Amino acid sequence: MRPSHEALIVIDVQNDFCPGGALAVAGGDEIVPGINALMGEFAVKVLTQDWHPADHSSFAANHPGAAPFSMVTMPYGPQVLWPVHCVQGSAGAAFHPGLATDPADMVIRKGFRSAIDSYSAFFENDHATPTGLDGYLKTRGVTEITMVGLATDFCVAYSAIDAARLGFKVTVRGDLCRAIDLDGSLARAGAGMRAAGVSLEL
Ligand code: VGL
Ligand code: ZN
Repeated sequence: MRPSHEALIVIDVQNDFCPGGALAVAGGDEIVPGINALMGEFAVKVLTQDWHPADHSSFAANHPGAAPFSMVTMPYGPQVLWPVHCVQGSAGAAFHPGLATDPADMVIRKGFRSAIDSYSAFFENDHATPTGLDGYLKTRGVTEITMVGLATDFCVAYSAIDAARLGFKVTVRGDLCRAIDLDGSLARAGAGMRAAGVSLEL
């Protein structure tokens, strides 16, 4: 068992990001057994859940004429328009059925405001609105984070970079992540994580 200042954060292992889901990540389901095994090592275990209202502004369907995976400019910056995914209460938003959710101490939901997306588990995409996770971890005495989940190049990378900026020592287990890889996003995410001081273990 690792010491209590180390936390495992499992990002968005939900049906819509697994094969057959609305925003399927290739091999997204392959990481589930390894994540379950890793949870047994950590005293502090947090799961995140992408959790959007049906009228969410990140959905291409809510922008007449816009194609999924195209870009728009939101008041807070550039935003990819995604297929409808992880709608609150839908089967797609549920955790992968194989994920061991019972051992988790905390489930944090994000992306629940229609006007703003939230890739990161710490801040929404304006990089300013907090989710509360920083306070949760710090009040529990956590200083080191291991991060796994979906997708490497969006929610995992944004979360890892924010965690490093907030002063946590961060390791991303690349073998327990899978990527969307949209227009070079995986290479950019890897460079961004390294520049932020995140250790990338493959
Ligand atoms: C994610 C795109 C949209 C993710 C969430 O979990 O990486 N990506 N919403
Ligand atoms: Zn989303």
